[in-house]
Amino acid sequence: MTETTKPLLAALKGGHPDRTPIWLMRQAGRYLPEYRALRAQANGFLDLCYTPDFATEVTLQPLRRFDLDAAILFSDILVVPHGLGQKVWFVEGEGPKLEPLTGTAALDALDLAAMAEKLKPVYETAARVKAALPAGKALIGFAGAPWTVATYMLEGGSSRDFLKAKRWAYGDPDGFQRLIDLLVDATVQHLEAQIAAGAEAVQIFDSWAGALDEDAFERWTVAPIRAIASRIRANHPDVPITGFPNRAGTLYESFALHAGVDAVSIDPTWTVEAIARRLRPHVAVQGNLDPGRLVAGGPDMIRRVRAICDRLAPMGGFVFNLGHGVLPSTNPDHVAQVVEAVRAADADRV
Ligand code: 1CP
Repeated sequence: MTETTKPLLAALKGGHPDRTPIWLMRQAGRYLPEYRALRAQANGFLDLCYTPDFATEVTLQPLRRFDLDAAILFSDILVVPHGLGQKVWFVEGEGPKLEPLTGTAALDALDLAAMAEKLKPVYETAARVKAALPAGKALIGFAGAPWTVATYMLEGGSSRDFLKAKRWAYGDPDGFQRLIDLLVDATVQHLEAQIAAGAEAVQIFDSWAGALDEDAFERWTVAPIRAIASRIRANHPDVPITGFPNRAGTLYESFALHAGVDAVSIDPTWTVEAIARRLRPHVAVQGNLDPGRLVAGGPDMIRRVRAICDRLAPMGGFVFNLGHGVLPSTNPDHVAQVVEAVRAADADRV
């Protein structure tokens, strides 16, 4: 099978592959017992990300169990601030922690040149995964979007209201722009290194895009992602670029029109009809099963999968996915059932 016929890549470029591609955000992780076993061997989460033996294995684990169309490099969006020199650590069960960035002196200490060297094991993992991938499966590289990564850098971890980030972004936009510009450069460098190592598509996760108002969304979500996408496209025109402006509501339309991406990953709040009419005319679409459906399972989960596939797959330019990441309490059997339901929807259409 040639590169161009991989179903994921064809669909992300708007084509009609011979089967509906499916992968799941956070498809590697704590819901898999084999992940938990390797996680226990590693010296913390970052060690897992930076040890190619571990990270390669964890990336491939979901593809051994399920007939998925892509592997997503096992890493995290916070390797970028870590690579830039910020202190980052993960507390089990609590998520990421960072020594919060305060003031412009801290900004000046971040070192883009050092990042390439520090993140070498991540690129080594991408190369190993690519070499081990079965025919027809694609390797996805990824990064966090500048706004989302900036929130972690400023808040020091997860946040409810993002007020440290918003005070700066809304109160001193030109100062905040310096951080965003640095993150645009870092993100381009990080994604291009993944592509050089073998990533065939890239996804930019703007998990907290939905916290911004329309003016801020244009400046801090759309514009930086457009800058990243145009720089990557100039060097790698064949690599599809997916953006995920999570929970951005009506602002999704502006994103689809103006962010310069090939595809948009869609959160669960969108109806299939609105996706078909308002987004699919502009970009390829990916989504959007509620990860809670995957936890609960049962006939209603299968009905939702069918509703999504039956409306969107015939349009082409469609990738089945969740609307957000797989949750740790998910039963792996439900993942197998969802894959089967996507295949059954294809079979019923021909
Ligand atoms: O084992 C553990 O305890 C760590 C759990 C874990 C895992 C498995 C974290 C900590 N990150 C990851 C891997 C990861 N993160 C991947 C791997 C590939 C895959 O999909 O299988 C990806 C793509 C990410 C991306 C990521 N990390 C995002 C964007 C997507 C999203 O979920 O919105 C975000 C926001 C993060 C930050 C992060 N890292 C880890 C956690 C628990 C979080 C979220 C914390 C929060 O909600 O603020």
